[in-house]
Amino acid sequence: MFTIALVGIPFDRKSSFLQGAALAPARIRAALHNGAGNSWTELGANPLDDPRFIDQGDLSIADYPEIYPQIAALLAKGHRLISLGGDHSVTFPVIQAYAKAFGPIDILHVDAHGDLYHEFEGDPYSHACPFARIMESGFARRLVQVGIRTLTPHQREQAARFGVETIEMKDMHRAAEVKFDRPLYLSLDLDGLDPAFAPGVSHHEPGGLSTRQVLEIIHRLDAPFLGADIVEYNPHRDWADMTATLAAKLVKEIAGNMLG
Ligand SMILES: [Mn+2]
Repeated sequence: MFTIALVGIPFDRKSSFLQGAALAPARIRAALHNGAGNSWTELGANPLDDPRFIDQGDLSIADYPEIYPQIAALLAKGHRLISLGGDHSVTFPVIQAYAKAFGPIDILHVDAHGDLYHEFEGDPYSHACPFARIMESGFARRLVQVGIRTLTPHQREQAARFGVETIEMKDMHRAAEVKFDRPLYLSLDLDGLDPAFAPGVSHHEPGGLSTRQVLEIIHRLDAPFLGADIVEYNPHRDWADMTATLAAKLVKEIAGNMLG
């Protein structure tokens, strides 16, 4: 039996535009426990009252290289993780630890952005680069990106070079064709949703996914999650905790999937 551990990674110093995502874990936890809704998922699970679902609190990190060993230690204890970013740079060390524990994994990546830059503003570990590093390192068997709507010629080249399966937002009707044949990892950047649904992100990119579309993706998957992250929530940009509430709901639905 494994436990599903919620863990915060309060790190936003590899954000290129605005900081604030380091404040996200505490705000998402507060929304998860604020009493506004009940604790059941739409599919009838109750992760918040399940002894297999635990909260590990936040990592204590002074700098980026400290993320990987702490995540690896949690996986070595047998936990499967739902990580709360932080900016999207945290996904590279998390996936590095997953690949060490499980071998190359299948990844579903929901985002407005491909995050495939070879480097961004001189930093190869910028929040614009994690999936370039993951693919170069051989940590993913498959990378399927959904909701993408900002690809540059460079990023299209990178996607082709790495064999990324990209479902751009303009082609979302193809999302129903995506199948996974074994447990997968979900990396969910909240800016994959339209700013109307998720205003509390650093990079508003109109024309995105609805909350219901993201829930349908999660509910209709034919394989369970091995782990997940929810990144790029920026409380400075939120209104009335709407995006924190969205992230909290996604934590529940993802945990429900993982509990089976
Ligand atoms: Mn993004």
